Amino acid sequence: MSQNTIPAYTDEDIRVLKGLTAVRVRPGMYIGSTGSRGLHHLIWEIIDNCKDEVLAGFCDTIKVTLNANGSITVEDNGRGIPVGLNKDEGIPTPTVVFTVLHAGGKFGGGEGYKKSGGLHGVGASVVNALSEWLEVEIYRDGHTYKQRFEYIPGPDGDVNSAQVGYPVTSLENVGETRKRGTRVTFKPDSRVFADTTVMYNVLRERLRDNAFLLKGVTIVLEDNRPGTKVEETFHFEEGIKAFIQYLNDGKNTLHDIVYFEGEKDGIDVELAFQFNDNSSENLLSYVNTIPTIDEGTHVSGFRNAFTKVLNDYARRNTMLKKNDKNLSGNDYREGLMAVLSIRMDDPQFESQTKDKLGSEEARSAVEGYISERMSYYLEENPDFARLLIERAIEARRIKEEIRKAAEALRNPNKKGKKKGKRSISDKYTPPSKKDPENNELFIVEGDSAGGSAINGRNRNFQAVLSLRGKPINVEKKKIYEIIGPNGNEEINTIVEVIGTGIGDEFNANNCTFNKIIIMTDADYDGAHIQILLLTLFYRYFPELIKRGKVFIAQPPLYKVYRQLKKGQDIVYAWTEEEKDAAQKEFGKSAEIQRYKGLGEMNAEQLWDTTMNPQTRKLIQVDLEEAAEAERIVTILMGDKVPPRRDWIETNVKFVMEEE
Ligand code: TTJ
Repeated sequence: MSQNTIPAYTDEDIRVLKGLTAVRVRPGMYIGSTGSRGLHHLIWEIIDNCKDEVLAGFCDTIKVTLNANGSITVEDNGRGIPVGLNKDEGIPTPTVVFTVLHAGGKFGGGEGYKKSGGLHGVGASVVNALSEWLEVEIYRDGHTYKQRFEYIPGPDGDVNSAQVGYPVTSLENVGETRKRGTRVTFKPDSRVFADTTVMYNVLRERLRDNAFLLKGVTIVLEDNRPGTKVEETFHFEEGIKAFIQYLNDGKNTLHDIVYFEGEKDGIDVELAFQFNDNSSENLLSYVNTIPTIDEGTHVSGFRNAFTKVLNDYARRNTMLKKNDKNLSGNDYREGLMAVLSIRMDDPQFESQTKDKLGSEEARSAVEGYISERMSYYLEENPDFARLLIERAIEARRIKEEIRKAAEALRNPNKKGKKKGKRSISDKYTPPSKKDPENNELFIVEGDSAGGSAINGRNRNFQAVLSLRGKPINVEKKKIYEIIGPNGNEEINTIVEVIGTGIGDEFNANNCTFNKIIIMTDADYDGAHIQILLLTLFYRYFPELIKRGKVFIAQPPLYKVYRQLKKGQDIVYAWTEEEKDAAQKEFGKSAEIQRYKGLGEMNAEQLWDTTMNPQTRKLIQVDLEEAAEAERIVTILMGDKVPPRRDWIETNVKFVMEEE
């Protein structure tokens, strides 16, 4: 074929554009939504093509640029989309790629990509259909080829009469190049997306994760939009090993990162892990760089291997005695931070959303490979093996104690000192209606604040539990010192009123509250109590935090007011700025009260500022924050006062009492 005569689109081929009109009519069907998620989906869709070229072994650099005019450029240094005619359609392959639905992945005929990351699979044509315009440049065999597509509105402005993703130029040979690769620039159409602002941080996180998973590949992100000039490069020679280092950053790690990489039965397996001193398990899993949020066969293969190899080792080395039961997988995995990334041909997913891998061959390959590598590794690193097994034995012992304590709590008559039916503490005031979907529990510091909270609350749905002094530090206690007949009364009451049970019996679905709100003074002791309670929830009820049920109330710091002939003008302030603004507004007659504690507010004020859902400000606790609280509890409980003060001052979200 001579250079400049690649055939243009002919009238006959217009029929294929009907498909793009369908996309334009119902974008949600193809990209999920026309909100921010859908907008970013367009970018992932294009990048998936580059990742496929990386996985095929022909590309080591991907660059994403946010341009000043609102368009986005994605470029790779792969082989370039083939420029010849497509067999089925009789038009150039790039034209097919951008105008025919589901043409992705099979460029250039043949088998297309095997280990494909093309998760969304809707293809580049969907991106074209939802763009104002799109340009592709292909650098291949010394030439640059170029084609442009546009949305051309119809005379009546109706989508059905518009030309969607129309090839306004043929694929043209526009000159020579020494480059290799594919470059696509597109402008998301503001007629489709209410907000076409791409979020730098969203892109950044995703691209960085991809760079961890695509070891050695360079991913560049550049933002050239007005007012910004940022360029970042992500490149990790150590791949998911660097990922683990990043994930465990700031945590107390217990050993060097363990890293296995290899192939079994045609499946590439890559695993990196490292334990930290938290109790939760964190495992990120991927298939062909697609995150498998709901895990699947590869993950169960890993877990089976991990548990079995460690139990075998423990038996051989008499850390488990003849009559001991095997340790469970959960016992072994407390504090595990792991990334499992596999690559395979034609992965099968169980769910529609492709979040769970179903391929059976992945289970056996991962299980076989990890068993082999892990057994060797344990033999070569006996201290490491001992560490993991001892931790698991301890984890099992603690769980057993929790079970006994929970049992004792349920049957207080069997043993323990208290006789008769225990009544829920007199410090607890329930709401008048049973309504787990709406009810709120306020855990309040101090009896006087508790009194205001009880009187100020909306009794229909708000409950109050007042704490006397400081709750105990659950980190330091044995479980039977925390719950059960010999446990801590306050904490027993919390467990009792939230209704979930604890330990093995814990069931988040039984929670009798929609919100659990920690309400403390804005001072040092308040911060301390907050952290202790967060630690309790993190350690024993993490699922409640995950479900977004745990909150911190924010009482105001100031009351700014002026005396009127009758009553007062009042403005509550949560920040210095708000206080200054109110003071300015009231002028000379302004008076300021600095709240030192909840107890200084009467019932009505407490309701108005801190308990009324319409006006209050709550902080929703996330797992990371709670984990941080757990980590820091050690410092707080220590004898060294300065680090304790420092930490609270920088981390607890309210102003400290001056001392
Ligand atoms: C397919 O198999 C034969 C050789 O070329 C392969 C290919 O198409 N490679 C390819 C496509 N690399 N990069 C792309 C690509 C890049 C972007 C930015 C957008 C799209 C739709 C494809």
